[in-house]
Amino acid sequence: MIQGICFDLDGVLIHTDELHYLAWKGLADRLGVPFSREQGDRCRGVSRMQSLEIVLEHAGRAYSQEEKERFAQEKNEAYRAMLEALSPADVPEDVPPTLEELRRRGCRLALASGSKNAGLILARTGLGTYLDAAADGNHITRSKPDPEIFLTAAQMLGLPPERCAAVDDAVAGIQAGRAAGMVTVAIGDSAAHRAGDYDLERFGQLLDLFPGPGKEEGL
Ligand code: B16
Repeated sequence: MIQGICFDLDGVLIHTDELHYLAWKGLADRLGVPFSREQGDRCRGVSRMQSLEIVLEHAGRAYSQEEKERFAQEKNEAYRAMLEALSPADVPEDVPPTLEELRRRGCRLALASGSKNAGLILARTGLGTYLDAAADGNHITRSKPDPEIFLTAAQMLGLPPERCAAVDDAVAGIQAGRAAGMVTVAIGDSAAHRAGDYDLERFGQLLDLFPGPGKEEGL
């Protein structure tokens, strides 16, 4: 029986994935490098420096490590400036009631985000109040598709990974959850790729998967 749910952040609990895209696009435009939505989608779930490699794919020239670190910092400053403007109103309306109901049904909830900015996002949006634990990019050394972030989140919940579900919008995130030994639930982009054990159209459908004690387990 599933007792814990580990949620990705960007693209699942809040649509900061669009802000990542806009911040990378701003950098690409300044450098005169073409950057498409398809490339932006491939940045989902992967680390900041791996994302930068995707952004620079069509640069037509090589950059030094020092330049790349400056570019990553520039993007992160632009991204954080956008995050400062976030408020609880930016959280999709079905997310808080779904999280509250899952907890009421006895599930323990954790964040499993590769972002080093997750703490700022949780604080600005109030999402932290719906979670029992938060694992983010500051707690790990290997990014998705490595299972480390999901294993860390399960450990924080005090649950074995096989008692947890991983919810992620990135194919790399679903691969990470599966490698951790969790049941995987895809939503958004990863659901479009039919990547999960369960592929959801809406966040609220999690309530169909986890009906609660005494009822037949959806998973
Ligand atoms: P940062 P998630 C991931 O967050 C993002 O999907 C990915 O696009 C980003 O590169 C990565 O975090 C690192 O984020 O630059 O803010 O530290 O999807 O795992 O919540």
